[in-house]
Amino acid sequence: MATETHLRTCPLCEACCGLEITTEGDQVVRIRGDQSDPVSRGFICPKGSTLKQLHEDPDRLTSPRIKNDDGTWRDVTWHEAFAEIERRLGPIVDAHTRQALSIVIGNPNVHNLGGQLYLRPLIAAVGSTNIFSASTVDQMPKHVTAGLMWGRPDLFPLADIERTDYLLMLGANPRVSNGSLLTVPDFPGRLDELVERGARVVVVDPRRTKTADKASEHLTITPGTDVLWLLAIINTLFADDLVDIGRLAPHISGVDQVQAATIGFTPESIAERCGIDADVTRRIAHELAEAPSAAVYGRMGNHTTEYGSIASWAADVINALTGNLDRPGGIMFNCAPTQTLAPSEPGGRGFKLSRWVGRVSKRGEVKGELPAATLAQEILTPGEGKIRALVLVACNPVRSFPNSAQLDEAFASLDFMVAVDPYVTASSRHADVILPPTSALERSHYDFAFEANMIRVFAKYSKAVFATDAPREEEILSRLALVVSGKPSTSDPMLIHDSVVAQAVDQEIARESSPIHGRDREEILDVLSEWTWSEQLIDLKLRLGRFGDGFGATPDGLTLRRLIDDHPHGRDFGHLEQRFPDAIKTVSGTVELAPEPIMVDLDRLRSKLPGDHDLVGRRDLRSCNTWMHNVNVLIKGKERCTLQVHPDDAKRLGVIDGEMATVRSRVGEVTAPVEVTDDLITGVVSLPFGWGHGEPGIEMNTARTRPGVNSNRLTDESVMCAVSGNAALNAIPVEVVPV
Ligand SMILES: Nc1nc2c(c(=O)[nH]1)N[C@H]1C(S)=C(S)[C@@H](COP(=O)(O)OP(=O)(O)OC[C@H]3O[C@@H](n4cnc5c(=O)[nH]c(N)nc54)[C@H](O)[C@@H]3O)O[C@H]1N2
Ligand SMILES: Nc1nc2c(c(=O)[nH]1)N[C@H]1C(S)=C(S)[C@@H](COP(=O)(O)OP(=O)(O)OC[C@H]3O[C@@H](n4cnc5c(=O)[nH]c(N)nc54)[C@H](O)[C@@H]3O)O[C@H]1N2
Ligand code: SF4
Ligand SMILES: [Mo]
Repeated sequence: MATETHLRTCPLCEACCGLEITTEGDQVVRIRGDQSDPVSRGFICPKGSTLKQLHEDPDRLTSPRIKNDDGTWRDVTWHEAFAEIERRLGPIVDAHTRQALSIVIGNPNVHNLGGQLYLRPLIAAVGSTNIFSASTVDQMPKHVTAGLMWGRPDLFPLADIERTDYLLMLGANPRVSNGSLLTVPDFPGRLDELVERGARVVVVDPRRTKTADKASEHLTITPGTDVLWLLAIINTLFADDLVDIGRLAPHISGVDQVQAATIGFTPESIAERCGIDADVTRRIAHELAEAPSAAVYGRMGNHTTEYGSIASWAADVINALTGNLDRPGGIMFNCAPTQTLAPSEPGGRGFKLSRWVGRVSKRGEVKGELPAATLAQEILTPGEGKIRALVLVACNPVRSFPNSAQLDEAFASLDFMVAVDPYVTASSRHADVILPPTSALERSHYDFAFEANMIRVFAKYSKAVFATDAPREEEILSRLALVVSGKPSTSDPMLIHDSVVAQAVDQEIARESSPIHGRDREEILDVLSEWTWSEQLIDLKLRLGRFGDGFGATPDGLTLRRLIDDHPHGRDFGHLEQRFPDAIKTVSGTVELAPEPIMVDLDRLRSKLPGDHDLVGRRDLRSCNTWMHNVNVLIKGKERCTLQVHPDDAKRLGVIDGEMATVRSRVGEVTAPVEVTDDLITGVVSLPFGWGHGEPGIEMNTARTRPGVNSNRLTDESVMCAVSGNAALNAIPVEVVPV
């Protein structure tokens, strides 16, 4: 049998590791890190090599399914599956309008081409305001503050860790997670290099994580109080005359308002609540201001708290006040090869919140979505406009959203649900129809989102490793969009693709600074006809992107063909470049340091300070959110789903290492084995996220052997960030008792 080597990017997390996959016929014989990938340099984590096991997993669905009246499943053809959706959805829409439909989209959509390029038509087809996603159990605070501060909710501030002199990291554990909203291929290696060249890494986390352990300094903090601590740093920058905005000074507004708003938050006033001495806080403020370059980066522990948006904002206020915004070694902004770098002036339409509100929750929309934490109540509360049917795409809310028991009940009450998912999970078991996508090895790949969040400018395309007759996820989502919009289930999904491409081309033809401004649509489509589906869109975006051939305008510029032929390991275009002030798109054309929604929430903060007894989450290197525990090599060995407790607390609570304890919150309880460890501060316990595979109906038979418990039985759907609607998944008040 012929041995072949395939080069591709791992699609499992944000780190974009290059893989070298060796196959013999239809078998994968080896997966290792691609030593010649210019950015990941051979790095790989234990999950990357399990693409083989995922592909071969007998529990992975390879045929669509319909649920029988008695709750059992039958395998059906794709035609039957779409016909069933058509048959069931039509009457619901006729009787209750489109508002009765909801779409809920999950994390893996950002990791595959179908989700990245073909969800928009499906969301439009659903046609209601009941749109939910995993973004509001994750990074919504960062979108909101990026939107409010520089007018671009998707332009994330990236800590330039290859060049920085000082990295302050809060609530992130990239030596395990491999980074988030900051794509750093080989994050661990680059952190090592940072320390080796004499720069400092300070990690703020209530746990001694792997990242904290190897940092220059680890500061423990009371969960939920980062916001207070960051405000005290801002306070110190003003009080000690350390503010020096530098180059961007003429382009930043609201500095005086920030000073006024942070006046009460002295290091002394917050020391006890945060558990950080005033001297330390003051020293860190001075170090940040005095370092030649510095970057403040916060992630899950920082964002998924009640004041997540203020915390996200405060980090970037510090970056701005210390002159580190848009400075090499500080915070930089990417412009990926699939994006245009058109000449522009500062200023734009800005970012609006709350254009509509949830029917029951009355919570405002953010980026077109309602808060995930309100999904259950929008399904369960009777009345006009109640959600009765749901389209679930690559999401497992019954594990990943807060108060999952309530959501379980809500999903069970739906009139109809269709899930696009390769597994029968805690959530998709409630579906009436399941549409399974192909395995990662059977699809091509391009990382639009993560190249845009990378600390280098980089382009890489991955071909599918194995061919298949099964429909690509692009086709599944397109056909679903047609059926959901009321078209016959026999409609050709290509209709959706054609309209997506035509729209994208027309937009460029109309845009004055586009290299194809004023040209003929058919002529452009003719050039693209070498490709179909996603590849056509990738080629289009690369050609129109900053290094592209502009359809002939720059003859030796980038095209998909050239990227594939000349750069099979990917092409590295180097460090990020400065983009402000041109890229600032607020109405004022300045970086707005004191946006009103944040100023308003600061009043709420003053009247209700965070920082009580608390549960925090964690991630394990051998996991990927809720869905990779079905891979035996990843779950074997020591128990990973444990309740971590400090020895002093264990003594006080009467719980014993290796024995069971019950954790209770306002909304529920779980019982898990105790792991006594001084990796945590006292008063804090930690349960990992993503487990709980033992319930009836979940068809993940390997995961069932080590089911673990679901930490979202404890998280409280009523506590969320008031600005972004993001759920509070950390700093949950709980009580622990021995069993
Ligand atoms: N308590 C607590 N809750 C959390 C978190 C936490 O730290 N603590 N983390 C939050 C975060 S950061 C996130 S991102 C969310 C994640 O929440 P979700 O997006 O709900 O969960 P995932 O486990 O990432 O995957 C969802 C589903 O996608 C399916 N899937 C995998 N690959 C594909 C594919 O290629 N196509 C399709 N169609 N489906 C696929 C999987 O089988 C799985 O059922 O959870 C959040 N919830
Ligand atoms: N191995 C693995 N990698 C993953 C994932 C996975 O499930 N497994 N999931 C991926 C996804 S979707 C995401 S979003 C990223 C998340 O990536 P990260 O944000 O880097 O990962 P977490 O492990 O959630 O880190 C949160 C940290 O915050 C700490 N923490 C909790 N509360 C507080 C607090 O109030 N203040 C401070 N300062 N710290 C606090 C926790 O102890 C924990 O160490 O990881 C991605 N990568
Ligand atoms: S860190 Fe692991 S899961 Fe993430 S991209 Fe790399 S190999 Fe894949
Ligand atoms: Mo996430």
